[in-house]
Amino acid sequence: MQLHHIANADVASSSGRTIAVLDPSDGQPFDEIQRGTPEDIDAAVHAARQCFDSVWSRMAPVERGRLLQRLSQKISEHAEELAAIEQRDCGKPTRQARADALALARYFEFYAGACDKLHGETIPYTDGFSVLTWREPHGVTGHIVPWNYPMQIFGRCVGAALAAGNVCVVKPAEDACLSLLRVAQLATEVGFPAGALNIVTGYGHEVGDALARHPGIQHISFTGSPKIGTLIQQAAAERHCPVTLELGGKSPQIVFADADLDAAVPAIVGAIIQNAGQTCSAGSRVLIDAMIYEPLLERLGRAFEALRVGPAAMDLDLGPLIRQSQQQRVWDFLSDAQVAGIPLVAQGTVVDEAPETGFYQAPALLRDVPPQHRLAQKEVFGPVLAAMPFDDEEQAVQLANGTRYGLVAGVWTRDGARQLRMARRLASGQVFINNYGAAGGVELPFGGVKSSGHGREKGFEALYGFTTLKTVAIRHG
Ligand code: TXE
Repeated sequence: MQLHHIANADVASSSGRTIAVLDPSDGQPFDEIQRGTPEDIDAAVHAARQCFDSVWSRMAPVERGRLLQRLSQKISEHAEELAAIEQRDCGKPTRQARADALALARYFEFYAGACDKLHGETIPYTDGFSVLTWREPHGVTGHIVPWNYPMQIFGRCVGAALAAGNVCVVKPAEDACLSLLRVAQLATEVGFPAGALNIVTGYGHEVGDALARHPGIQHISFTGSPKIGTLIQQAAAERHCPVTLELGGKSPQIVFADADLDAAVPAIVGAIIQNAGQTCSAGSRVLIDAMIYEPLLERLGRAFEALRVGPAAMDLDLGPLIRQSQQQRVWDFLSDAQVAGIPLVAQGTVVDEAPETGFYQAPALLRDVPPQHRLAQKEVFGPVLAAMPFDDEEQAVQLANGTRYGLVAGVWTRDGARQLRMARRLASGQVFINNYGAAGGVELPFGGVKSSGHGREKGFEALYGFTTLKTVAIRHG
């Protein structure tokens, strides 16, 4: 049974209750986590504040950096163990789980090196004054993490928050806590002071809500659905607490007739099947130049038909979805599409070894999806790709920008001028040209516009969000 991690100790919830942990590959329970309470959150915030006041805020940045570096090293040494935990907890195929563990180590490596490089400025001002700015941590930061990439999302927000001098209280998703609880133990082993990193598990409406409302939290970072993001922002607004929100997308891949299709096809498929489509930046729409619509659909269809889905340990192209309700959500989208007469081009295969109790979904490619249909507008969060044609660049931009989201866009063209025109006109936090995702580099700032959220995580930019700027003006005598 798993316990909370508060002040470097394993702690049971005050509720005395637990939540079963299911393996998505067979739908069976194999562990339990604590069903946390607002009192547990309170204890974690208190421990964090004590750590901040007595140890963390007095530690030299270079020392903080060394601690983060030690944690990065430790995570690398335990990468296989963490990957195995994640595989069972989230249903991730082996290679994807391993990549997540290595990305987590890389986040801590990157932010370890940033600790002593975050500085303010001096500002030329009127005679008789010296003006300078300091970048100060918020204090205790709250992190509400979803289940699709627990390690990566923890790495990008907690790594940056700690590097900027904050201490953290983390609420992982109830479906996926195990790897983060293990990482917290590793942090204790490498010498993190008690209270610098705390993890409280439980349901969102119980502990997540309590964290978002807690007066001892000075910044909240949230990755999840727009619906809950709105609640978090409202709760934070009550006490004017800054918030970073990452709320997913309906990201387009835009393919012009002059594109290198040998490069585009695997990238388009990869961007919708990674983590079984449960990815905020999934490329879930493909907008195709009418001149190559049929031949490209044919190639994509062949690629989809070759995809295989099965238990995470089989390490196929796709594992199961996280839980039954996500499976139901994908089914609902597909049956709506069928009712609307949207043609299915191709589907992958769920292998015979997949237990019927697991949460499997074959990847599906649909064509001629009307731009206003919910399949073209809403986040499915499953392996479903919606294809539609466009006649010219103008129409491609209108379609690409025509949803409430704006997280990522991919553009495939050899025309340099068009590359830059498109990059400018796309309402999106990230534009990838002739690639999709830039191999996930931790150095690249990441975040959305419109309902995809606000604030940036990843890269050096994230550090600014986890600090506040103090201006100091000195008048000389
Ligand atoms: O998300 P929730 P769910 C999208 C995706 C998916 C849909 C629903 O489209 O199909 O959201 O997924 C915590 N106060 N994304 O229901 O509920 C919850 O415990 C505070 C996109 O899993 O938003 C978990 O830790 N916290 C996405 C986290 O919020 C609350 C990743 C996310 O859960 C809360 C996940 C509350 N009242 C889902 N209620 C992305 N951007 O990558 C829940 N939570």
